[in-house]
Amino acid sequence: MKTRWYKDAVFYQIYPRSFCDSNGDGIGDINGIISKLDYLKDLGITAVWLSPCYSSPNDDNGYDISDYRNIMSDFGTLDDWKLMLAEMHKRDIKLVMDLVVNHSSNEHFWFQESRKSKDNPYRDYYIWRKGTGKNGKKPPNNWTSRFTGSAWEYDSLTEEFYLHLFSKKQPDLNWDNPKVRKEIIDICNYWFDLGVDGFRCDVVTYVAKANGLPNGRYIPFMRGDDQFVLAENWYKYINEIAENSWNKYDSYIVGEGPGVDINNVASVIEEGKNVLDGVINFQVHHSNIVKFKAEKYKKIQSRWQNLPEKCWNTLFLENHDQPRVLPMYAKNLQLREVSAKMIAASYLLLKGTPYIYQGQEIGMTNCKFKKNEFVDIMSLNVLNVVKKFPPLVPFAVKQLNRIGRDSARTPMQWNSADNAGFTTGKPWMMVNPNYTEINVENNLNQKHSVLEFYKKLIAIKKKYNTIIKDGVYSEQFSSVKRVFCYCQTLNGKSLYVLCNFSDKVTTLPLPDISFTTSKLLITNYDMSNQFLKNTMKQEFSMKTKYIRM
Ligand code: TEU
Ligand code: CA
Repeated sequence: MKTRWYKDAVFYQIYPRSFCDSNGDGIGDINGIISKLDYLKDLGITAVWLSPCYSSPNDDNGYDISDYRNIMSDFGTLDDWKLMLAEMHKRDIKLVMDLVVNHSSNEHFWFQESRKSKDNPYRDYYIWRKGTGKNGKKPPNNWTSRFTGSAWEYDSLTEEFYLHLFSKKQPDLNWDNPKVRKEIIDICNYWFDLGVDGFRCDVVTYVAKANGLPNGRYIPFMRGDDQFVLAENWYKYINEIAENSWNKYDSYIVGEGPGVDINNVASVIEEGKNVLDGVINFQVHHSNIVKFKAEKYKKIQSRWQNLPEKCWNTLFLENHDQPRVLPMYAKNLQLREVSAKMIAASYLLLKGTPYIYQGQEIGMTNCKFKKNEFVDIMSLNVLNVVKKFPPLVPFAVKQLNRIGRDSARTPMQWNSADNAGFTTGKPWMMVNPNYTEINVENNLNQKHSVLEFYKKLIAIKKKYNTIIKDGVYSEQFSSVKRVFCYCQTLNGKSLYVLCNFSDKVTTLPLPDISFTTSKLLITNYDMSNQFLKNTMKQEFSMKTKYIRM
């Protein structure tokens, strides 16, 4: 039975490799996480989404799993993991694990067997096809890997291609095979029996492929994208997993959902349909990545506030695959803090389950990588392609700095000691040099820090969650381009959030906010500032100066 606890949860995403290293080998680990649980509790979060921590050869930092029932040795042991879970539960923090079953590692036993021969019992655990063209050396269809190049890899051992929508060390599992689905059910139940509270399902919308694996339509840079997103059998397969595992526990199942939009979201998450409980959609993110526009941002946020009935939203701005959002607005470091706070308020009190990505709560920013400093597989693949055209390399480096996945993965900045206090050894990837200024310790020592703002905001979210969850959402001043003002109303009580994304003071009439009957719950400016205090009281209108740089 599902209690749907996630509707009151505030999530924190941990990318374990970069969170906290306990033994000085330069790699974050489970004991490191345990040492920071009091910090998380104090922040107010109630659940953790932990990026993969299973055995893996690390081609894609754990998103390539070689043993679904064990812990990566870099991170510790299964016993360490059990202790971590117990310590989380002791603090009323739920644990949602990453479930990466669109593909496994090519070093998984299943794949090792599968490639051996066409009649191996594990052959059909993966998607093997004959090549095309005169000598059968051309890929079976036009699908491309998300990490550049064809999605097919030729294996000379059996002279067939296997499908990999990500790296060639991440062969796609064949969900058409009932044995594969049974394995997945068993894996989920294994972790549920150990006490986990749910799963974040990696690229879950890709798991079923269109019958016959037809060529995809040509979409620039994304050839063949449409033939494996929510393909026909998806619903049947997901129902089967939900019925035999997910729904038997008080779980929260949230899918990473490329390809989900407001028109098809109900089919993916509607309560009672044996599907997912939530989906991480990328529409807000995609609207920001090229150029941030408040206008677009608020439109999308508002659209997702009015989901079809029995659908529950998820809210996020940052994760381990996207650059940090803050630098998209805050070019000027002086205004970094007020901006980080405003961005937090712009999404945390919306309807849905909010996620905070490690470091977001202290306003971490992106860092500038030189050509040889990138470590992510996607960045490396891109650089590998362009190195054949040397004049393009600087352009690629610039683009990877702008949209690549390395930026958000730099180690967590705990203090101003060497390597930001993340490790006493040599960090597995570069630490952002701004750690001497931006770090947890500095934040804890300042009354008006970004971290303190997050704490207050989370407390507000918890206290008023009934209004947020059950209230009527409305957007105010939608025609004022630079201002995002949203309001949740329930039983005559309203909660307003007013964010001014411009660098100008904006005066707005707020007729139903009276300072005698209303209370200012939080602001990103220091309200001991007499100027602000007076302005707000005098004019009975809210002059805000939340700044966009
Ligand atoms: O991500 C899926 C995915 O499509 C993104 O990685 C995409 O490539 C990126 O957002 C482009 O900006 C998931 C995981 O979150 C990611 O870390 C894994 O690499 C990927 O699946 C494969 O497991
Ligand atoms: Ca370590």
